[in-house]
Amino acid sequence: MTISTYVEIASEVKQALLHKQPVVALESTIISHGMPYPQNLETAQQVETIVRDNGAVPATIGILGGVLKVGLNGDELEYMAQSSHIVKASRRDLPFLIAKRYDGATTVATTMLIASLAGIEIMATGGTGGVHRGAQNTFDISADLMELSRTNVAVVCAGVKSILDIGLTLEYLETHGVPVVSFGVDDFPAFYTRESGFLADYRVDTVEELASALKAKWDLKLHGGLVIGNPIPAEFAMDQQKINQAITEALEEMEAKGIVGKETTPYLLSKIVEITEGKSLESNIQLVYNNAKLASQLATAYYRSSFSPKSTNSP
Ligand code: PSU
Ligand code: MN
Repeated sequence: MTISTYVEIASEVKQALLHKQPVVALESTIISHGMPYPQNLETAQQVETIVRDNGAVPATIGILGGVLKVGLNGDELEYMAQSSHIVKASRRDLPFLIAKRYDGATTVATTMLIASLAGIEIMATGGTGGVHRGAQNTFDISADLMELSRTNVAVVCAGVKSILDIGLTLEYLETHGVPVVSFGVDDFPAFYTRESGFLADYRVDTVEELASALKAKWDLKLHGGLVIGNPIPAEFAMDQQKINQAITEALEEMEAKGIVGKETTPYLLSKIVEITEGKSLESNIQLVYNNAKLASQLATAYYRSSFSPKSTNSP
């Protein structure tokens, strides 16, 4: 078996990897299940532009006809944004999407997985999944967290939404040895807001420091990813009380409707957009842009430090 039996890497991405140039992986569930059309398509396109403007090559990951694609072209992005036949694909879905030749959008978990098969170490997203509120009873814990414990990809996100239990999410990551750091702030950010009331393990203020932590982690074979919390820019942050009210309302409605499992995150996101009259969508888009920028700067610093003539990549 070679990876190319299952994974198809776009030629621009392949060239960049071959020449040790920085590449940033991007997820596709945010496109197909996380935002409405056409804002989802505009965001996906703009994110790629931002990655390029910051010196890296974008690789949006998705599954088309059972092929694990690393780098979607314009038509494929458009298809991801419009089609209603795209499965939200987490780790357990992959074998059957391949066998049945289905289309799938990758979550943080599967984006990490496929990125690492392709040799990409850094990805950007909006927010990762986490431990859901009430998980003591429902056991609803995102597969993103388990993936972070075993796959070597750093995930730049705007923290964890308070539709989740932020405290339990951080506990879970600690148990599994996943570092959680924040960029330029002390708090681990809460997606729509810069503060969550929970401190990150470390505050990091430069991408060089982040890059050297990544390198040390993987040089020492401390397998697994890292969570890099990048707070939403202040001008796009939401009022804490208003967003929490919207989240509470959305959670109540979800419970009344009996929505469970992997439908919960997409349902809550769209309900919150409705309640906030689109304001949460604007914040969501802006924080994704901000993450794409930081991930690209980090990738640039990481590749510079890992592949400069003075350093060796193996112990
Ligand atoms: N958070 C968002 N937007 C999203 C998601 C999370 O603000 O689109 C998506 C991501 O793809 C994430 C996934 O990996 O939801 C987590 O889903 P679940 O909780 O079902 O594991
Ligand atoms: Mn779940």
